[in-house]
Amino acid sequence: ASRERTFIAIKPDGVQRGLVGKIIQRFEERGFKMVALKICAPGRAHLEKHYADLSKKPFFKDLVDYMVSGPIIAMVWEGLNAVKCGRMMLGETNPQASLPGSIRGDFSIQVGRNICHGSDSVESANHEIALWFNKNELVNWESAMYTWIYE
Ligand code: YYY
Ligand code: MG
Repeated sequence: ASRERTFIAIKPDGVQRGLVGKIIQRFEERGFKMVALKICAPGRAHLEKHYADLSKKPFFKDLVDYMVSGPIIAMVWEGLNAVKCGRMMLGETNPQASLPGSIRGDFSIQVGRNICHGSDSVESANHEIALWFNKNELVNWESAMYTWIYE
């Protein structure tokens, strides 16, 4: 169970606003293990695939425009309940509903500039990890802190 993985991305606004280090720090300090990390700009077709479930939504075009407007930091983080805990660390989709202490609640104001993405289920995490990373980009390693984080 402590091997659960989630896909977390820092969107172009988060990168432009210099929040990359702060967001990575939150996942590190919480005790999650980084398994993959890259800066990328994968283009419109890839982002349309990533958000395929939302293709019928009225905000879809604006969403894809936003996601291709600059580089993205793509990451995989591993740990106990990484998917659910990652979502809690991000906050609500709409920053107005996100509590202070969450990433969106501390750093963003509008839903169309909510600075980060996190998988919403283990199934979508597996799907998104496969979409954003090749197998050889995922690094299996043992954290020296493991027994100080897990009982
Ligand atoms: O998973 P999460 O990012 O929290 O929300 P989704 O419902 O999957 O929507 C993806 C993305 O779409 C959201 O982060 C911002 C944007 N969006 C929007 O611009 N306007 C909405 N009413 C809903 C979502
Ligand atoms: Mg989502």
